[in-house]
Amino acid sequence: MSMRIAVLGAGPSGLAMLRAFDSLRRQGHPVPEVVCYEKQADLGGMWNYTWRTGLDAYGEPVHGSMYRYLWSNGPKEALEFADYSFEEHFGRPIGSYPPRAVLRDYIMGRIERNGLRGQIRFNMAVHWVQRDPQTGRFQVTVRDLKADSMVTEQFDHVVVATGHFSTPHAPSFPGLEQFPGRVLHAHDFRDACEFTDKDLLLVGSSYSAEDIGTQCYKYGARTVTFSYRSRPLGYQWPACFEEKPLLLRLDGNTAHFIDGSSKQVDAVVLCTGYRHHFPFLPDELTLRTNNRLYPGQLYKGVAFIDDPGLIYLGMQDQYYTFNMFDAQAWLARDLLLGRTPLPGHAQMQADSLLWQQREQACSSAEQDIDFQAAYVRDLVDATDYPDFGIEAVAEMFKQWKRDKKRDILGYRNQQYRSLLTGNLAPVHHTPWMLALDDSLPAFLGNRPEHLQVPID
Ligand code: FAD
Ligand code: NA7
Repeated sequence: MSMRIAVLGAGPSGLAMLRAFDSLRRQGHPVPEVVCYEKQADLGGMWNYTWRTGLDAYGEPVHGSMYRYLWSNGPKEALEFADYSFEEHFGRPIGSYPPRAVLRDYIMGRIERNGLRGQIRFNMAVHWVQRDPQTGRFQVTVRDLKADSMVTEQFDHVVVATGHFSTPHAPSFPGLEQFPGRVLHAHDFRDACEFTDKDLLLVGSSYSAEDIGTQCYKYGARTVTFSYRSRPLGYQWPACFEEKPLLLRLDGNTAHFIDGSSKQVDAVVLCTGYRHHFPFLPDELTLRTNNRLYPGQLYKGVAFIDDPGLIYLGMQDQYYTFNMFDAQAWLARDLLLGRTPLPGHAQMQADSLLWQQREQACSSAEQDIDFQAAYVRDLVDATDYPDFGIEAVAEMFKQWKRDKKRDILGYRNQQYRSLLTGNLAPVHHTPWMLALDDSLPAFLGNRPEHLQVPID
């Protein structure tokens, strides 16, 4: 097949695209040449940890927003690849909430097993993509970071899989410029130990605030104050936690909130989310959306309606992650190869609008979960991606929500059953609050001897 496809990014979404074509090739079908450009030195996307913030060694924006001691914030059984179970990778059942390095190992395992690493060109930062006015094909211009040179190649299709949790949305507040302590966005947060014995203010009330706040508590922060714009996180917090309404201003170390209350703080972390940012795309190819379950402009959440030769993967806000990216990639593959017909522009618009209306009608987390389950179901039913128990995963997410409500500091001690193998995860050897070592050997090894506290 003479078709060439460029995949931008080798995180879970881009890797799903490689695996989708690989799966077809293994069934004996002809597949296009796939070239994946990745600006980091290795695959894994967000799951690679870097100490760097700001610019990388080559002057490119640092992609990583993950931090030390990050543990999965949802049960691993909910994100399991339908074609590669955790048990197959690790050779035995493991706990339900692995730390980052363990999940990264799992992501890499499927790629190594299927020999797909060779399709990835590392240290290649995509700088520009456009339609060639003469040939109509896509011109992809990348900076070879090691050679410090620009290279342009032509492709029939482009798959944008560059993630959307890397470019901070960072509003300002009066007094931040004069604040005597540290101010940072969650994107630049790396090590909770920096905040031991500190009074910490986190602006925002979503996943980053919740996880960075609980993690800093685990590593010894004195107090944790959340400031919410719309609604508090609402968990049962230990006494040193507090939830305040929106930050009004900072006066020296004193944070003032809109209800008239105030609090002395040593550091401010803006956990105010991220922007979808595609500096390598011209206006007419750029997806413009906030962080939502069904971004507009995309047919089936993947094909760019105004130019469906361009695919976006993983652009949704996410309950489902790895297996949803897979389902998206399988459908994208079939659309690009014409195995699944692409409807006309008006029909694609209408379909997308319908989904957006369904999303807007959701008024609770449970409904959001069911909505995303229905979306994934729609994808899986249209492809040969194996059914992984999509609705059962939705029930898992609801249980996970209840676990958090009951015990925000202990929900990671729960066990879930794999929908692929039917096996219940073992109780992890160390309760999350006591597990200070997040390395892969520590997680897969035995309970450290110095921890005498019994597991409940
Ligand atoms: P990414 O993983 O972000 O990968 C995108 C890739 O594109 C990167 O490798 C990047 O280097 C590359 N890239 C970007 N720009 C360019 C360019 N111009 N040229 C070349 N390459 C480029 N999900 C979970 O399921 N469980 C969790 O516990 C969880 N925790 C999270 C915690 C944090 C702090 C964050 C930020 C996210 C978390 N997520 C979690 C969501 C996570 O983003 C997804 O699991 C997943 O990594 C998304 O995959 P992706 O491939 O779409 O994007
Ligand atoms: P989210 O989930 O997009 O949440 C962003 C939060 O920031 C949310 O609570 C917003 O409040 C809040 N926000 C945004 N702008 C402001 C301003 N101007 N003032 C105050 N608060 C604001 O991003 P996260 O980083 O938490 O999570 C993203 C991913 O990273 C996720 O997958 C995690 O696993 C890790 P709102 O509720 O909109 O009023």
